Amino acid sequence: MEKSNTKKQVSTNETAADILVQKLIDWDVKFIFGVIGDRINPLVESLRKKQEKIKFVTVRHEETAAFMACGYAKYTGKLGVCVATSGPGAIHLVNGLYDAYKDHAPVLAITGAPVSDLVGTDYTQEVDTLSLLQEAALYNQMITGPHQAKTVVDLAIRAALTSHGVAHLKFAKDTQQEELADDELTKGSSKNFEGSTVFSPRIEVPAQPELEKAAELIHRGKKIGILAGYGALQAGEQVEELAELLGAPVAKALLGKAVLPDDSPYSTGGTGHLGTLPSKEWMKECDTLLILGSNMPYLDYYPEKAKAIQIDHEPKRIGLRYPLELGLTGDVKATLTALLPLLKRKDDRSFLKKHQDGMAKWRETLQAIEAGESELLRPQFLVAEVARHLDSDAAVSLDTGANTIFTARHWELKKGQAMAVSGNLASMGPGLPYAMAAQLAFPDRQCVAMVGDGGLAMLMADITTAVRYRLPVKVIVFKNNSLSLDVYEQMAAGTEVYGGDLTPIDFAAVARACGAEGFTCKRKDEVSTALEKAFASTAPSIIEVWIDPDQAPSSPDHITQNIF
Ligand SMILES: Cc1ncc(C[n+]2csc(CCOP(=O)(O)OP(=O)(O)O)c2C)c(N)n1
Ligand SMILES: [Mg+2]
Repeated sequence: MEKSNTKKQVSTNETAADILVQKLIDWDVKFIFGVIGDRINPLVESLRKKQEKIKFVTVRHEETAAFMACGYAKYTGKLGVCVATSGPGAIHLVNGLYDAYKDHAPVLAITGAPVSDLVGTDYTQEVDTLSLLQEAALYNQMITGPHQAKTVVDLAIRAALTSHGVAHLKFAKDTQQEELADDELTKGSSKNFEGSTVFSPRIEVPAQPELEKAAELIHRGKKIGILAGYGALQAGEQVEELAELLGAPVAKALLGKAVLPDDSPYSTGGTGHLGTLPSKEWMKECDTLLILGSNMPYLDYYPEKAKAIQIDHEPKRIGLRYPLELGLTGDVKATLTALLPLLKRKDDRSFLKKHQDGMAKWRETLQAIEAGESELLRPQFLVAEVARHLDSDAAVSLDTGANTIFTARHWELKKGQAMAVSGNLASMGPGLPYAMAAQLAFPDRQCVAMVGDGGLAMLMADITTAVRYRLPVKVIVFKNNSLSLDVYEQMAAGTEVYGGDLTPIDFAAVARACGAEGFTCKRKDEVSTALEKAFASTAPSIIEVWIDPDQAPSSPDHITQNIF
């Protein structure tokens, strides 16, 4: 522990750390996720003093803190906030912050630093965190004193909210303790300057001539399809209305799974490698493609040749994945609301009908796979069984692995249910942190994590966080003792299988050792009983399910060719 400076650590006067904490409260931040450390002690003291207004959720690994902040933002659209000490703490945050950066979730990260006169001296735990977060953070500044804190905290938060990304504030220990009364205004101005917490989100609508051009192109289309992503999440109603008017099937990118429920007559489910065959087929056939708030990365699943119109609130994503006839920069919901009155209903419903029939067959195929017999139970059966036990407003958090593909495909999301996943970063590990963040945001809803045994093990110690804060999350583990997605990839690439087997963990025993409930299911009939018990309990639990390792996470074509 370093000798910080001569100032007393506990002060009755307002410090820069107090100012930051008060700003968070003024911005209606309810939770801050993190791990304590010497370099943020004064800040932690300020949080302690305001614990009635803002809850410091202490976790076991800073990566969990960043994933929780990111998950909170993904589920609520509100700012997620995390805090870590300098050096190692800040470095542990980075993966979760990249997740927020790549999936456009508003997150503020605060990291400590050694006292200012030691900066640049290779001091213990000193890391250049501004450079570390240079790519991920769209706002990346050092707090230099109480007066400046009054402005930069607002700017950081506003930047994260408006630009849907990460803001980072580096906060040296002595600056945290600096008192406002001692912070003389120096050059620049003789007046105090203070930021403001007023905020209204930017809701852009394209100009009328652009909307008219879009309507004209759409009218020329005969086989129109819609690809909806994360940016269309708030526009479900408008997307459905658009699909109805145009007789258009809607394929959903993974992050946009909740745009339309999977039982909507217009939905053809997911797309890409983890999607459905009907989505793949109509994409090949359509003559007009409407891309709504999506950045779907599977290039092979886009049409060969279609006239495409894209709507995205971020101009730099326009034309990113597919060549366009027209790109409209605007909020998807507001833009569709303005566009819909310009469109006429298409009488020809044959394109939609064809792919609705395809979906009926696809569902039968999936059900046959779920019902099929194997020595160990099938992961597809597990997902269908979990889905059957979900409330109509359940929040389901996904991890990354073969388990993601099974869950994305076999969970028929209902209207009112929510989902979070590490989409663009596709990181292992966020399932449990996202579920805990969801449970804090929605105390009365079922919050479930669907995770692989590899992904869960990465941040598993944080099941104690669920125990500590009485978060009744249910963690469903696809147990195959394997990093199976990558093993399947090695097999598909024709290389030797290497490095993917896992030493088995008794997750149910781990849960119990941490104060949670644990269940183990090896047979089909055990799953329902375990789920019922777990959902009826107010305790967090881990339900480990031994799954058939021979069920490959196949592509849509492969599934239909090898049903049984
Ligand atoms: C942090 C991180 N490390 C490595 C990977 C590469 N990777 C993607 S999926 C996967 C296997 C996941 O294993 P598990 O969690 O057991 O899920 P399963 O595929 O068996 O369902 C790996 C290693 C990744 N995406 N993220
Ligand atoms: Mg696994």
